Amino acid sequence: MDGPDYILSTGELQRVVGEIVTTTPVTDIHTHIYDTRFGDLLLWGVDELVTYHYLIAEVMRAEFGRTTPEEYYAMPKQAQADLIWQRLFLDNSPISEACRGPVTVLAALGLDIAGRDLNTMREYFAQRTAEEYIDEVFALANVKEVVMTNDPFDPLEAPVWEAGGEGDPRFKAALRLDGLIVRWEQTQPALAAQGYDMAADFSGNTFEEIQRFLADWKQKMNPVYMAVSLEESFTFPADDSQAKVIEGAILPFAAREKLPFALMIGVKRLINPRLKLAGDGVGKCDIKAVEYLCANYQDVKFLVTLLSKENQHELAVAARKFPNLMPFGCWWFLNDPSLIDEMTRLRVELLGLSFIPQHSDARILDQLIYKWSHFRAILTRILIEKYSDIMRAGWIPTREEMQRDVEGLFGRNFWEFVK
Ligand code: RAT
Ligand code: ZN
Repeated sequence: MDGPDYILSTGELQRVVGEIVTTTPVTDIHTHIYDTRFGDLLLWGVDELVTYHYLIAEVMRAEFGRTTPEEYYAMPKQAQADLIWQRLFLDNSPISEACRGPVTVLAALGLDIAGRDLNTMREYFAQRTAEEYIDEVFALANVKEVVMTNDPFDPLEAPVWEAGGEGDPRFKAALRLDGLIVRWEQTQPALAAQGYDMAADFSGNTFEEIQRFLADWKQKMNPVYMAVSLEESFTFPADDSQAKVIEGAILPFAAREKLPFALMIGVKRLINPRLKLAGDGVGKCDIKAVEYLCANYQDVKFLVTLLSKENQHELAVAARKFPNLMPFGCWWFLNDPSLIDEMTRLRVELLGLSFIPQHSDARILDQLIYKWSHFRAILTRILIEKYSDIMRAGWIPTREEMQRDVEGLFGRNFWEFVK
């Protein structure tokens, strides 16, 4: 019988960690991609990739004094992509993280990036169907399954759920509740019109009826968690409608149904409304809201990601105190190599292997390729360093132990937490 496979040299450690991190499939716990049932909601291909909203913000800097946001958004998609390609990839080297993304993707697909020609690349995508491209991207990214963002208030998405039917099992649902929590004033009359007995001031049966709405959508979507994105000013408890919806309906429902609640906190919505989806900013939130929720609702499981760099240390410390708190991902403006490196080290040092280090937030299918390959390179470096440290202290890890550790980070931690 073979004994444990101890890692004996630095060279072997580097090789084995690299191999394990590259070959272990990932569960991507937060994305904005969809299976093919959702038709055009699934974005893919080079024009989408190049017009990602992270790149719109960058091209608007380059075009300052030339194209206005209104003019940009009025252009057809291909013309938008051509402009971004020209300004951000041809007039300057594409070294920002958002620019580096498409470079990684196009190179991984074997396209001629040296030729610098978008039209040639367009031909590659024109020959594919969404179905086959999903398989290709999942294989290249080594992603096993993804969690979508599913909005019951989206007029394009809701009918697909209403129609029922089997989806692609690799795409799991997450019930996104910004409509209910953040936009209660607009949503309440709409739900009342659908037959939910709700009052704007939360009187009568409102909280029971919100829970009936949640139960209906849980039934339709079979979500793995509920989620909301909140402003940096979020406080809890509070005398405002979002805290009331959370307290009166979401938390009791989450506890009863054992359905985790994901809090994504720290956005400043539309600080430049002219940029639309690209116009949000970031602010430091008050960790006291998270601490209060975790302490007072210990039967609710909270998946938490915070948008500001300044919140990361206190989030990791809070997670040491509350096992019902699972930090996840390097979200949005934090999904940049230097910040991922810093945050992941901080989390490993404070939490060991008991967190979810990354999610892709992919809005365009192809992005799975770069978001995961860029992250894997950073994680490999960090793990090599951390294993080296314990090896120097006298603890020799085995290959099996390291495989187990990476599987935890890439999927098991999530599935055990939400089960
Ligand atoms: O990262 C993003 O693309 C953001 O625009 C948001 O979608 C954010 O991730 C969210 O889920 O609210
Ligand atoms: Zn997102």
